[in-house]
Amino acid sequence: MKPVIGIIAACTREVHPAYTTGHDYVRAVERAGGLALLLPATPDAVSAGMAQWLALCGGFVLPGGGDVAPTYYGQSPVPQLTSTDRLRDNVELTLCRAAAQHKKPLLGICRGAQVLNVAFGGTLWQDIPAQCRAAICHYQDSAARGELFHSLTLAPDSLLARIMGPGQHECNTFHHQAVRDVAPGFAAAAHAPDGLVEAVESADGLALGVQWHPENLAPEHPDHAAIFTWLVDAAAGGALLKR
Ligand SMILES: [Mn+2]
Repeated sequence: MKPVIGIIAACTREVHPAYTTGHDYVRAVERAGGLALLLPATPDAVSAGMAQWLALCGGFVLPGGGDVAPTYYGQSPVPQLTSTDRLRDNVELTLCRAAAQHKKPLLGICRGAQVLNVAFGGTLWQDIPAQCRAAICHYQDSAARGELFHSLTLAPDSLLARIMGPGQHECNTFHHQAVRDVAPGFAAAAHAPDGLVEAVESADGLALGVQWHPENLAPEHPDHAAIFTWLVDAAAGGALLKR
């Protein structure tokens, strides 16, 4: 049996709403040896569903998406805030805390990294261009999703450095928000050249949030594919990174 990795599927806001998640998240989990299971972010998920999700899944992916409602980290919205979805926020914030309680590994990607940080008491920059004057470009309109765009400095003793390997790394970038205050019990595991936090990880090594999109890079870049291998191995109950 393959380890089951639950991936949150959010509801689109179209005439015919659909629960969707990105193709590349699913394929990256499958390529790493996991069985991907889409979990729709419904109101029932918060109440009745969450316990069964935890029983069904060995680990979870929180994918990219819109902005977390700033009320969840004690702020009022800035004018540059874009699409928010309180139901999705609620489902994902609840899942973060439940997964931690049940010692299930969780990978937050882009919005997911922000959700993870907020779930445990951290805060966000609501809009990098408006709030961080010295910031580099964190939205690569000019480059394909699978293309590397800015460099990363990994914290030397971090879980992420053990996952991705020593030395220089680069990533893609599609975010206008970022982690501001790192949540208690978490540490910054990677920074961009402008000093913005690009990854957070929990002290127990079971929750990792990356601000970039490793699922788009995994096919061609083993250091990014390794992030999904970590998740699937941890979901299988294997000792973390016996290397
Ligand atoms: Mn970035």
